[in-house]
Amino acid sequence: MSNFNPLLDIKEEVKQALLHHQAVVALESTIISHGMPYPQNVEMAKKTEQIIRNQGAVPATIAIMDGKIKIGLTEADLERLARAKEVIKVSRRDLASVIAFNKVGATTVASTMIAAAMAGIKFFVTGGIGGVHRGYEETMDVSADLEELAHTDVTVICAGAKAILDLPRTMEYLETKGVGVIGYQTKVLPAFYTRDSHLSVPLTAETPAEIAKVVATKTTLGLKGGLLVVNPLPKADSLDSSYINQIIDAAVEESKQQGILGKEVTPFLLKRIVEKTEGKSLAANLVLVYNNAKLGAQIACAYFQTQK
Ligand code: PSU
Ligand code: MN
Repeated sequence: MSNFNPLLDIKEEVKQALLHHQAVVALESTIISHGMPYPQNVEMAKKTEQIIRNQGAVPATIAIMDGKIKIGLTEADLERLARAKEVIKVSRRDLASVIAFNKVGATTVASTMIAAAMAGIKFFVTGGIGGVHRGYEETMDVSADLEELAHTDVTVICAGAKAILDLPRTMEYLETKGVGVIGYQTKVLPAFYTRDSHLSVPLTAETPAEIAKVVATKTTLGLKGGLLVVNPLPKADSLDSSYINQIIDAAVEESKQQGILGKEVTPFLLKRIVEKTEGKSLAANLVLVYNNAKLGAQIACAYFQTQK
């Protein structure tokens, strides 16, 4: 693909890698602007990119700046995103208006998938995806991430989803929408801070090459839509599940009492959990992102190896 969409601003290094069919891994930016406090967020962003490079792939962090979708950010861009207060959380709904109004926007899983697919990037690493929220029967709060996974042809590597969500219903939704979920060396869905949600995954893979083979087969079949790879964080870094679940329950309760709605819900909960655990959740969050970055880059490299 050499005719890129005119609204994409692709960093030269990323463009060259794409044109030469080398492994590129997309990264989202809402995790930087709305998912973690400063300065840990910018340190995380830089270290994640370095881990991807160490595996032989090219990182491409995605954000909205200067009226374009930037694919691949400079260190100055990362700082701007990490510090600025006026960064807008951009999901599919917000993409056109934030570009048109020349605002600074951070992309969620949904909008990062859209941008990655537009650029021809097949792999995308993040921490956790959005999903069906608890109490969705009343609020109808279902993340646009799930709908994007249903339609957009990108493989997303994550640590499952946080228990701020209704995990059984999130899995049902993915099944209904035909999204493949592959557990990396696990038979159960990891729940972000913990390795085990007691929900089984439909398929387990033992190596990055096996996952790359599924991606290649899906492509040959012409099946559109995303694929979700769920990677548990290392045992040594996982939090005690009763401890973290109590904190999550309390944060969800607070969000209800304070009447938090819409796109504010997830950032509110993430922030409260970091505060309530006095940073323990942040430490686990950092480790799991790095763990996902390594795996995502390995899958991308294995994929392009077989394409040669
Ligand atoms: N879950 C996390 N950390 C995050 C997010 C989710 O553990 O940073 C961010 C991601 O960008 C995700 C978004 O795409 O929140 C989902 O927001 P919502 O629930 O409003 O769709
Ligand atoms: Mn929502």
